[in-house]
Amino acid sequence: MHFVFINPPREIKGNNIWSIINSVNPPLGLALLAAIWDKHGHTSQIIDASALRLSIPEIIAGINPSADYVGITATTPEIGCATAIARKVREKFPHVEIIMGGTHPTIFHEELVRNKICDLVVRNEGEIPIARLAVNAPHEAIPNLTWRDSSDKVIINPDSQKFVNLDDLPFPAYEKLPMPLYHSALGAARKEPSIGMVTSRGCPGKCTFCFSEMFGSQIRLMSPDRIIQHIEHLQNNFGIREISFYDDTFTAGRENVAQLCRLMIEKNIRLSWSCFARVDTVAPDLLLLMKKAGCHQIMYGFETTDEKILKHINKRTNPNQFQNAIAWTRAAKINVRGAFMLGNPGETKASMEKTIAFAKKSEIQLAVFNITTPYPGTALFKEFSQNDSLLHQNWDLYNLAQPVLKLNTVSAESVRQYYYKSYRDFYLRPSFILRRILAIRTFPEVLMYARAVFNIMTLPYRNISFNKDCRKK
Ligand code: B12
Repeated sequence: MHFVFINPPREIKGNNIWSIINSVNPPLGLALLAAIWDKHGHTSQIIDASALRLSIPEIIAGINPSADYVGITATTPEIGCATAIARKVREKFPHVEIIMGGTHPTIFHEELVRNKICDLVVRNEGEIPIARLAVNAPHEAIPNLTWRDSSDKVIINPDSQKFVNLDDLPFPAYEKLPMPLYHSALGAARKEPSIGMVTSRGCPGKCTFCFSEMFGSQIRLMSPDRIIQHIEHLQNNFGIREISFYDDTFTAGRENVAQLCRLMIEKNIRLSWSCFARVDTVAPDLLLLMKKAGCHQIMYGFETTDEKILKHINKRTNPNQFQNAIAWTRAAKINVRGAFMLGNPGETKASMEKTIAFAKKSEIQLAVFNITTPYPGTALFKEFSQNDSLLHQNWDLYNLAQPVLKLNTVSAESVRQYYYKSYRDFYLRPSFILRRILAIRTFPEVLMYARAVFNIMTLPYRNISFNKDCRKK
């Protein structure tokens, strides 16, 4: 049986900093599922329409006509495009079973199947259901599956009783992906080629804005030995020199990370890397070890310096911990990328000013400011949809750059203005510009930096189109 996996084109609409940050990441979920499918003696292909910047006709033209299944992944802002692709697949290949998975279909599984956008939705983790499908198990015997029976009744199968052990998974089918097109976010990688990798599922944090339930409430870690094998696979077969670890909280298992670093040093794994962390999961000795093992940048989710807001979003951290984490990280000679949110419940102009001031005065080398976006499945979405306080449910615009929450403490327009201001204030201050100019070593760096400055200056005034609008083609 032939399975075609599709990663929809990533459209970035509006005046959105993500079109400047511009990382291109492999669809790791799809690549894992393709590897599992093939292990059962079948064939598969992955169309990464995001990396390849394909339009819908180009995607359809790329589908092997003998396909039995077409699987489409989608986050919330991708669902419009994913739905448009599904419609065209249905038109062109009526015999094919269309399956959706990923965060958005996990929440809206019933609606997607009932409205016949797709035939099946695999909720949450996909490996066990795909392995069951590969051995031709009847639909009723596949966990996490939502489907229609012969009388068009929507059936919601129970959740799987177990989660996968990350060490038991094959490597994602990188050989089916356009590997040279992947690279880390602007400013995240010191070496190229770079790529993103995920070594855990789940997060110790329970922030109200994050859909952390996707992979269950317990955090699962890949073992240090398996991570090393994975790194070596990427280095030896694809020449990878830098990895951005995209785990929600890479440092969640402190001892695991320490052991990984010790192994990297012992085995002389020459890798440059960065990761995401929570400020309450790092310590000076761990950071020194991480530096020794090649880590050069950590992104901390500070979000805000307002303690009331931190409490409301259940971040369970405080500005004291921010200061400690920054000081320890800098002492270990690791750069800090700060992630901040604007427009949380309780936000005021004064609190946004404070957040921006904190970013400027702290020893943070890069900062990302996002507008709080209540993704379906999160506590924040529940709270605001119940109170009828969502400005809209246009999923295309759930992209961290458009206000969605109706707040009684600040207007949506002010939040938008502070979003632009945050980038201007942080990146266009003379001290930052001077430091960057002094750090420039090559001509391409000059061009890259000049482009970034130009884009930040013009961010409020123009729509920067990152990809083709797939529904218009
Ligand atoms: C790395 C990452 C990115 C990368 C690249 C994403 C990519 N190419 O896959 C970057 C930085 C570009 C990114 C961007 C965004 N991201 Co992101 N990202 C992640 C992160 C940290 C890891 C994703 C990952 O690789 N997971 C590991 C793989 C194995 O899991 P997976 O992809 O979910 O796939 C599994 C299942 O979902 C399922 N499955 C998925 N698809 C399919 C399809 C089929 C057919 C089947 C059967 C099963 C199936 O099976 C897979 C194996 O178990 C997740 C958080 C997380 N921990 O997962 C957030 C996350 C997915 N991102 C999120 C968001 C919001 C975004 C953005 C919208 C933010 C923005 N800037 O606007 C963008 C948009 C992404 C896009 N492509 O348009 C949210 C999604 C919430 C939502 N409701 O949509 C998440 C969950 C973060 C969070 N906790 O809130 N992201």
